[in-house]
This record gives sequence, structure tokens and C-alpha cells, in this order.
Amino acid sequence: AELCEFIGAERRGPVMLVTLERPKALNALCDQLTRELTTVLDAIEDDDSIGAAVLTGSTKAFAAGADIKEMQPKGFADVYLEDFITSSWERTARMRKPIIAAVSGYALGGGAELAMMCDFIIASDTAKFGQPEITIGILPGAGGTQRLTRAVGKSKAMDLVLTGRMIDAEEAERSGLVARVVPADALIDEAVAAATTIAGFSRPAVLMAKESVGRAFETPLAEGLRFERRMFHAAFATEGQAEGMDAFLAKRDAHYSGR
Ligand code: CO8
Repeated sequence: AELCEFIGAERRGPVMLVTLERPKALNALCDQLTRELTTVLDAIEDDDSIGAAVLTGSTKAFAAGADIKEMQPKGFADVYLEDFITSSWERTARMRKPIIAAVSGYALGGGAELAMMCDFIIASDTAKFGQPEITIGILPGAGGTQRLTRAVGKSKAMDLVLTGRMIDAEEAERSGLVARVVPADALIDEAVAAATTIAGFSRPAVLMAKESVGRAFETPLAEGLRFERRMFHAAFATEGQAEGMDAFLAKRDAHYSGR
């Protein structure tokens, strides 16, 4: 992580705080930034001492989208052959450990899509979300027509994707795009506190819960319910279940082994 130019990574106890740091371009997601983010997320997955992550940007911008300067000269064969830009981008969506987006300022285009790849979004009251791709002759390409529609429904998604207009934090919360809105100066603390809470629970239970909620977006209800039940039963094979329930009954704090 120390070799990254555009990504900061800072330990906060059992949480890794990952920061997009390309202020000159409002954290536009250039190739190098994307590669660095992939490297940092791989390291988080591999490190047993990290239980959850927070992904954030600056006060002014979470990320203002894919890098338009890099995209402008590309043609169909370029983007098709390199599978622009999804292959490396989907790394965030493939995280097994929980990852919370802490959004302040602009989350536009690929920036909004990146935030939606996280498990949930905590927004500062200054956050602005949008899918402005239509205004530059393209359309969302990393989930903006899919994850957004599942989050906010057809009407609001069509409105945002077809007009390119931005919504503020309040409208984003009302629409179900973000989980909570907090004052700007409390954003990082609130997100790290949520991640710390998650990191303190039984690791297998957390991963199974995340995987099960994720299934709600990929399968019909009956399949999702079956998957949930299998995971629920499997949780009874973990040390966390024995410890968590024993601690409750003994009126003491649980100490999870991570198994
Ligand atoms: N790409 C490259 N550079 C950018 C981008 C971007 N997306 N956004 C901002 N910048 C640069 C500006 O060019 C400017 O650079 P310079 O100082 O060298 O001129 C600097 O950041 C500051 O920006 P502004 O001067 O424009 O700042 P303002 O405060 O006036 O405006 C805005 C802020 C409204 C956010 C404005 O910068 C803006 O509209 N940016 C573009 C937003 C946009 O259209 N985003 C969507 C891009 S398309 C996309 O994301 C497709 C995704 C497809 C899937 C791939 C997944 C990644």
C-alpha cells in the first residue's frame, strides 16, 4: 500500500480506511488508481487481522467518475478488448469482507458506481450522487443502470440515468441509495465506527450474512430463502455461534475467535 500514489490505506484497529487520493482530478478513476485500489483490496482480503474496510474520498469528491481524459481517445475495439473497465473495477463488488462507502462531495458516474459496489453507503450531508454519463455521449458502464435501479427503483433510476441530474444526500437517503446521512465532519468517524462494530462480530457470521443479502440481488426469492437457510444452519457449526449465545446467557461480552 505504501507504493500507491493515488490510494491511501490507514489502519484503524481492525478496520482498514482506504482513501482515494487524486485531488487534482476530483479522484477521477484513472487506470493507475484502479490498479492500486485492486492491490489494496487484495491485501485487505488476505489480512486476517482486518475485519472490515471503509472506502472514502476527499471532502470535495468521493470520485467524479471514470477519467474522461483517458476515455476520450478510445474506440470500440479498445474498450471491448480490454473489457474496459469492469474487469478491474468489479474487485470492490467481489470483496468478501464488508466494505462501507463513506461519501462526501461528488460521487458521479463511475464514482457512484464504485460506491454502490460497496455493501452500504454512509453519506455526508454534502454528498451529491449522479450518473452524468448521458451528458458526455455514453451511458453508465459499471452498474449504474443495474445496481442503481435495484436500489432506488425504475422511476428514479430512469430520471437519473436519462437526465444526468445530481441528487443531494437527503434525496439519496429518501430514495434508498444511502443507508445514513451524517454531518460532514462526522463522516469518517461514523463509517469507521460502523466498520469496527462489524469487525467485532463473529467473522464467519458476518461473511455469511453479507453473502446472503447479496443473494437477494441475484436469485428468485425461493432460491434466496433456501440459500439463507443453508447459511443459517451452517452458522451453528461455527465457534462464533457457541460463544455469542453463551456470552448472552452469561450476561458477559462475547469474544469471538474469528472461526
Ligand atoms: N475525469 C477526468 N478529470 C476530471 C473528471 C473526470 N471524470 N472530473 C473532474 N475532473 C478534473 C477536471 O477536468 C478539472 O481538472 P483541471 O483543473 O485540470 O481542469 C478538475 O478535475 C476539477 O474539476 P472542475 O474544475 O470541473 O471542478 P468543478 O468543481 O467546477 O466541477 C464537477 C465539479 C461537477 C464534478 C465536474 O468536474 C464534472 O462534471 N466532472 C465530470 C463528471 C462526469 O461526467 N463523470 C462521469 C464520467 S463517465 C463515467 O464515469 C463512466 C463510467 C463507465 C464505467 C467505468 C467505471 C469507471
